[in-house]
Amino acid sequence: MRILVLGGDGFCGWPTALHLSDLGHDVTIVDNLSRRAIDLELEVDSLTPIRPVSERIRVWREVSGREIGFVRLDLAAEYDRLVALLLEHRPDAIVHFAEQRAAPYSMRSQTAKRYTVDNNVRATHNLLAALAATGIDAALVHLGTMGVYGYGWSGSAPIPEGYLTVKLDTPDGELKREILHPANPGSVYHLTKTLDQLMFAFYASNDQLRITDLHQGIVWGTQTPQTERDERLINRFDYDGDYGTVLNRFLMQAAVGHPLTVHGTGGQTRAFIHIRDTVRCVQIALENPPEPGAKPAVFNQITETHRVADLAKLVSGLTGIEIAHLPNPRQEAVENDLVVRNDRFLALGLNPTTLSEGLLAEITEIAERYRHRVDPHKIIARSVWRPGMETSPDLVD
Ligand code: NAD
Ligand code: USQ
Repeated sequence: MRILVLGGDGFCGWPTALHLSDLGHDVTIVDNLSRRAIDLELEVDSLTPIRPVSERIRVWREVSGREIGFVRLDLAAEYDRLVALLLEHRPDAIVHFAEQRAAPYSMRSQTAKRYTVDNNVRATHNLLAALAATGIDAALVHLGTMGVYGYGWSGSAPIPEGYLTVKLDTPDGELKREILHPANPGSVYHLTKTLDQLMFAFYASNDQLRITDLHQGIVWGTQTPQTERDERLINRFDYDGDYGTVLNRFLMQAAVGHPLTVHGTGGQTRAFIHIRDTVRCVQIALENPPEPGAKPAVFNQITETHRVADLAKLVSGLTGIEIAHLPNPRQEAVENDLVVRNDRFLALGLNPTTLSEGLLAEITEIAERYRHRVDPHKIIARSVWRPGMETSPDLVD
């Protein structure tokens, strides 16, 4: 297939581009490199030494013999160039990762909130409008988030894959309807993903676009078999208070001897997936697109759920690092239940990587190897959800 990977220079996009290229697909990365610019703005760098995109692509050619294309383009701002790109490449499939993806970053200032909405909503809508305008019948796979469902639902009813069947009482009796699961975003970033869902529903129905929305949990790990083939292909690893996700942050903190930064009691339960499974899930979704006219297919892209406090205990048990309970900078439930259906990927052959298999390797091969690159003053999360909320002082001198 000819595949465009939008956001293909990022944490999930780069290993996905390599995985799809390795399978023999003709891959072109489209990215405006905004994530690298945000690193400069935040004065922080990936824990792993990621190389410039042109070098990444050259090294991939050397080690695999395969070409990956690169187009620097802002999906949110360059609609005409996007249309021209689609007409030139005529992709069979498109994977859409190209959004601002950090909840804390999206809450750090009015500027960041507005940027996140403008960037994400426009990027997705430009893509949908361009596909409809050009008539290109590419299978579109979007990386959404588990966070569209929210984490405030009590009880043990499993979260279905996207849709709920509801029963309505009418004067003529009971009526059944299938609706998108109600959205309950916990940050401006998550809000943009709930807006994406409505745009997908509209364009699938109005323009017969074939769309799959992957409601992904928190990704952990760093490497895939392809990014391991040369150090210059290494994937990014975010550890800072805005972009670092919880488990990778704990692994980095253990490696540098920093107390594990549990927010509040750590009673929040979240869904997780290893980056190796992210790339396989995208492949499976590309191979199983919905029919034209069908509603967007939704897969819950998760393999395990864990409480944050339990993850901290696990990492502390493996490494002996102490746990710090810090004021929670986020507006979120003190604790929550989370039961998630993920039958669809399992039925299509996903064989998940579990925490028990991958954690120690991640600590020794990545976190300890690159610990000299950590800036300890970037570890504490400083973005607060509302003015006046408390955050912790640095735990290092
Ligand atoms: P990332 O920030 O590392 O990568 C996103 C890429 O998109 C970056 O390279 C960035 O430069 C590019 N980009 C952003 N806006 C763009 C625009 N307007 N035009 C062109 N390129 C643009 O993020 P990631 O961790 O790889 O996440 C990718 C997707 O997966 C996101 O949509 C995110 O919401 C979703 N997701 C990520 C996680 C996770 O834990 N990382 C979990 C669930 C879902
Ligand atoms: N947390 C801590 N300590 C930390 C960092 C986080 O206790 O040092 C807690 C947070 O308060 C939160 C939980 O861990 O309760 C998860 O935080 P996170 O930063 O790992 O994940 P989140 O903000 O939800 O965002 C990440 C990705 C996002 C993706 C989302 C999937 O950045 O792109 O959409 O995971 S999900 O959480 O399922 O919505």
